[in-house]
Amino acid sequence: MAPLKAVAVLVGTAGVSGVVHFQQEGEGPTSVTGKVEGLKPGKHGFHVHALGDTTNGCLSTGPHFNPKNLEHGAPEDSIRHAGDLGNVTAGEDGKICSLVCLSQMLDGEVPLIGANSIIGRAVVVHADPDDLGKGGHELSKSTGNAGGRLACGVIGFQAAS
Ligand SMILES: [Cu+2]
Ligand SMILES: [Zn+2]
Repeated sequence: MAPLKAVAVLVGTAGVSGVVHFQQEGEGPTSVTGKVEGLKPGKHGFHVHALGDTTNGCLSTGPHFNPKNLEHGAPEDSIRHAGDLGNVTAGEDGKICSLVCLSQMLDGEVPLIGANSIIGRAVVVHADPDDLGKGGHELSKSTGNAGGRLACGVIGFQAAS
């Protein structure tokens, strides 16, 4: 069977935009690649949020996708939200804006099929670094204290090539 493919086109305020691609072979982990433009250099929280609702911008995409009802964590943690993809890092190129090219990440918690599928949910990129649950802030265990939602896009199926 050909790999399943999905895509999210990120739209935001303040000039942040991007495209995130997902690909899954069979029951294997999902590869996540893409690029985000217009971020300040440094780390930015990067998550799948529960809802594919952008009627009120990224605010209406709900909390982190969390079908197992666990605390927020890092992608490599066993205790994490399914939607916890950690951070993307914007390069130091340019004073005003930067380009993030997501190097491929592989993640077993964001399948494109099955009960915990991320199709119809949203990718969100944040203003601040995700502390991966370890920052000691009151929001660390729920959001990673990643700050505002700069850009988001609904994840939908894409034609297999
Ligand atoms: Cu988020
Ligand atoms: Zn989370």
